[in-house]
Amino acid sequence: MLIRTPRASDEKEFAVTPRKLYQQRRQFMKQCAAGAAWATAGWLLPSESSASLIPSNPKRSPYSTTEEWTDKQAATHYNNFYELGYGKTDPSRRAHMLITEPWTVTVEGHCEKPGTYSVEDLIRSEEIEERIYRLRCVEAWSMVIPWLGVSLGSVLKRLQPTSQARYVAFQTIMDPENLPGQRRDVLDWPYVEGLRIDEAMHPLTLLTVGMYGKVLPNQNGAPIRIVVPWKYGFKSIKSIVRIRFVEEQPPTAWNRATPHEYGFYSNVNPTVRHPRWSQRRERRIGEFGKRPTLMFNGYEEEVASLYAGMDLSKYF
Ligand SMILES: Nc1nc2c(c(=O)[nH]1)N[C@H]1C(S)=C(S)[C@@H](COP(=O)(O)O)O[C@H]1N2
Ligand SMILES: [Mo]
Repeated sequence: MLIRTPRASDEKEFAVTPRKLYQQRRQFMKQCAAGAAWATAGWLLPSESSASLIPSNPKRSPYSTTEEWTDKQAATHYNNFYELGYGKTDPSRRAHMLITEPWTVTVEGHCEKPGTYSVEDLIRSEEIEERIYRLRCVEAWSMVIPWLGVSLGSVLKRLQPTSQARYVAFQTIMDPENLPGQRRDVLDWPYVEGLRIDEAMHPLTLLTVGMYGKVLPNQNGAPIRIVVPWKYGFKSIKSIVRIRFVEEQPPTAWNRATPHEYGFYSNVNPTVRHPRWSQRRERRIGEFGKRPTLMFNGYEEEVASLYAGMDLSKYF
């Protein structure tokens, strides 16, 4: 999805200041932690408490695919996370530039329980399960990843959306001081995404805090992201700081950037080609050759009814 190629000189400029800022913040956090631990035994840094959310023996989900997992090294070192850079290896190299502590998620709009929540407020450890999902990037590669999370719908229900909530809008952290990608206008930052309320409530839609048995690495969207397995990867927005219940279809980052290439729905559909390339086949990372892309990424039985009667070449 690269639109412009970053110049090498840009890259160098990015690397200097944020690193320093990060270290200062890091030092500050450590001092706070030391002080607090001294005062209150058992006090945890948010990142540690987030890690403690992860159950050692999570439930297995019936929604899991039985396909072989993608190698963990590949899944954590071949990423799209434009806030951390535009190359596939930038997010892992620059993972430290994403400051995840402290972290809050602001919930607003048409619901009975708006407010500012910590990750631990939103997700209960005992509800976390392992979901092995295929993730299909619009760039025609795919992976199979064991995620750890809870159905987004179960969390949204506790926030009690009203009847006016027809869509749910999500927003990623905005922190251009530390996130080098946000200092270039490749996308209209912050990254935003949206789902129709029935898509958000569908049991397959996962609010995710971990992968491969561990807390999410920063490059994969720590501390909290969604995974929508029947849609192209860019719908699975990372590092969420805001959830808003809205009445109108919300803007989405890639649709805003290139509307003729990326629609609101972005369901995986091998019969609708991207203007610049075919979506019929995909390369599973770690495999040679290509395999056919399946309608709704293979989740047709579960989700096709959400789109009954819709022309999917129009609502792509
Ligand atoms: N905030 C944000 N979320 C994002 C992206 C991004 O650039 N920024 N990239 C998307 C794309 S294009 C893909 S394919 C997936 C990749 O997720 P993964 O790195 O965990 O495999 O994240 C999606 N979520
Ligand atoms: Mo993607």
